[in-house]
Amino acid sequence: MTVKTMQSADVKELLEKVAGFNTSGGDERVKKIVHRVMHDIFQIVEDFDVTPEEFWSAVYYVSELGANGETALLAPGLGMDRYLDIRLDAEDEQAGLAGGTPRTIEGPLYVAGAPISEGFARMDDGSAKDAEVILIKGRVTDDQGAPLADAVVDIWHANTKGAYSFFDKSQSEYHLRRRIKTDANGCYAAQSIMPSGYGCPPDGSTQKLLNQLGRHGQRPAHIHYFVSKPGFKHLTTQINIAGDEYTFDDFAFATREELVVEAKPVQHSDTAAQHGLTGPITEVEFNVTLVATDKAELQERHARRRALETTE
Ligand code: MBD
Ligand code: FE
Repeated sequence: MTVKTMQSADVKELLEKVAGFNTSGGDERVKKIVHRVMHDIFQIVEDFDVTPEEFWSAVYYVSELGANGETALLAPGLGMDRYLDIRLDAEDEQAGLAGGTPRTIEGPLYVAGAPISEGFARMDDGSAKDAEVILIKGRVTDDQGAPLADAVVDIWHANTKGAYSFFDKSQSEYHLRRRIKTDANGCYAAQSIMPSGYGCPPDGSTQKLLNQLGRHGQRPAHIHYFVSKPGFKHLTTQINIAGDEYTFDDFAFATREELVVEAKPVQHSDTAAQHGLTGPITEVEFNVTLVATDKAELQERHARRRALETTE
């Protein structure tokens, strides 16, 4: 009993008025995009014979998603962040700027303005007594392998419960968030604790939709990175710890083969010892290659609303 009305003059005229085609004010790009979006939504209603009940439940779903603060959580779950990365990779390829450490998604939980230090930082506040102590370490080089001193390595990760400071108010300020400048050899190191994977709030809007898709909302244990230095392409990436149940089954599609890193328990770590940490520790090594560019706009992270971004 599906009715077809999309080709009618009424609908065509309606869409044009909706998008403001008959007025001179507004923004041409916004008009064109809204016209396409509304056309495609109308088309979906027609093709799937969407009932008013279904339509209004979708409207209220979107309201609830926003009220829960989960819009930027559903986005990666629906592959949006990954898709934008696929486009950026293709653009880099076209511009001859491919290569270096692969990018992967930022996610919704970055907080700008973390404490900055030279060469080394301790990221945890010592409150998690049973946590596995890790040493995150690596070297930042250019694509010829030359060390890059004074690159800023901005790292953030979850605690043992998969929760991020700032969003989880039970953690101290900037817990597990640090910026470290590489030393003269391009090296950075951080003492921290092994993060757990992240799970979408089980009663939240994102998980509600994922349930309808028969999907889980889990991410493997991972550590986020921004790496930047003037003269080089800003890198947004993350490492995924090998051996996690979700390493290759991430609801946010952020895992890339080159970004899977093994956590290696060692009896002694030379790097750790340099920073006064003797005894057994788990090493997580991640070396980064940056690609040179003279384009200023590629040297900074893209604009996006982020917690405390305005304080920098
Ligand atoms: C995260 O920690 C994350 O990195 C992403 C992409 C989505 C949700 C939580
Ligand atoms: Fe994360």
